[in-house]
Amino acid sequence: MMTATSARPTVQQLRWQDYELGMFCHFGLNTFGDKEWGDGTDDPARFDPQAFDPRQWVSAAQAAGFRYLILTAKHHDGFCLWPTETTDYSVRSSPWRDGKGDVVREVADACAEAGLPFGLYLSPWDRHEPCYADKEAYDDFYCRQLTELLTGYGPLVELWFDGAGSEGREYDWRRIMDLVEKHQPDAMIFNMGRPTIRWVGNEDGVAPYPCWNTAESAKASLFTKDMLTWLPDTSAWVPAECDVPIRELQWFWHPGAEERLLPLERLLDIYYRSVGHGANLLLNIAPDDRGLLPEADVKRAIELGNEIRRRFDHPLGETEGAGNELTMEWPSPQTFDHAVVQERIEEGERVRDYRLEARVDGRWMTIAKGSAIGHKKIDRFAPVTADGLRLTVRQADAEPLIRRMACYLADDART
Ligand code: FUL
Repeated sequence: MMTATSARPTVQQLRWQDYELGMFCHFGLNTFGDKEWGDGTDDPARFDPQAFDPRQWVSAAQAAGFRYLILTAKHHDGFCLWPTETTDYSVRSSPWRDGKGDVVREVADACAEAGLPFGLYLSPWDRHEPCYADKEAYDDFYCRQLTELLTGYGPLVELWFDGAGSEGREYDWRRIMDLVEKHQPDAMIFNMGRPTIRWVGNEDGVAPYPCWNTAESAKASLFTKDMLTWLPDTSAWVPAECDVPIRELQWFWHPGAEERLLPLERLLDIYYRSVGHGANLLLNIAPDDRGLLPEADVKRAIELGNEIRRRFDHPLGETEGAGNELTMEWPSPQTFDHAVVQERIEEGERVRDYRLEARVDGRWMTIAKGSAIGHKKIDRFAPVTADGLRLTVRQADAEPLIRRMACYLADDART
């Protein structure tokens, strides 16, 4: 196994880490039953999203700045959003499009049309399927479902394997991984088997700091303290993804629950503590029973995107370079309150300890300190008026390679 020091991302991981923001869409029978976890007995006849329009989802996602979209093809209740051959517990048994519809197809097509990378969630835990009780039979069943998805709807950017409900259950991860690698070799694999990305360990959308790109294990679910055992040939480079619903604790849409929408300030805090700590943020916006993303949720997501752009689209200066010291200077003092630093992670994550200083009236003052930089570190500090900004790396595994150092005046007071 690669050590933390020698670990490098694949080109697919690099691309994925640059996406930074993804949109999760939980949609299914639960949407029609005011439920988070259907028990697998809900009647498929309830699934009837009359105004279903995945182009609306995609255009909202892009307007808000999300760079990939992940759909729950099957949640724990076992209801399949595509016309699978494996069970009749699917859209085939619903009145929607007279049982001839395929949600996964239409969302995949809408994403492809707009150039938005598309991924799928397929719950291992299945509360409907009778063969779930028989480990081997269910492994076969699950592999057949996964094969349909991997071969029918690609290219897929990510496969989301959820540990919830599967605490203590062993699936044939080797076989499952082989399928993904065979049919969708470029897809990220979330948290299970031989993952290429890991769960951050909570559903608050926040990463701890430091959140290194290397790890040897991750938590399996919210409902156990157990750490996962990954296959022995798992790469050491497994960046974290932070998932959180835009409505407090609700992954699926529920009627009359708009008051649960997270305020913009909370979403920004989540952004700083996920993307700002070098992880990806996967924000869930659930389509409603019309098959549309609710207007209020879309509005909030776009507010978030706009605020991110307002804060980070106009650097006062930016530079790059190699070595333990990187300095940026201005002929006249600038006022700034944010700095963004990124490593050239294709060469690994090298920085272990750094300091940012600003030159105020000829004297260098420390404005931020940290350990990990990795893909991205955002530092916020009280506004400082300085004619220089300096990054000093105090400890590194090898020569620091800085892809970008930029600073901004992003404080609300500016507008
Ligand atoms: C959890 C599930 O139990 C939730 O329903 C949701 O799908 C979330 C993303 O993962 O583990």
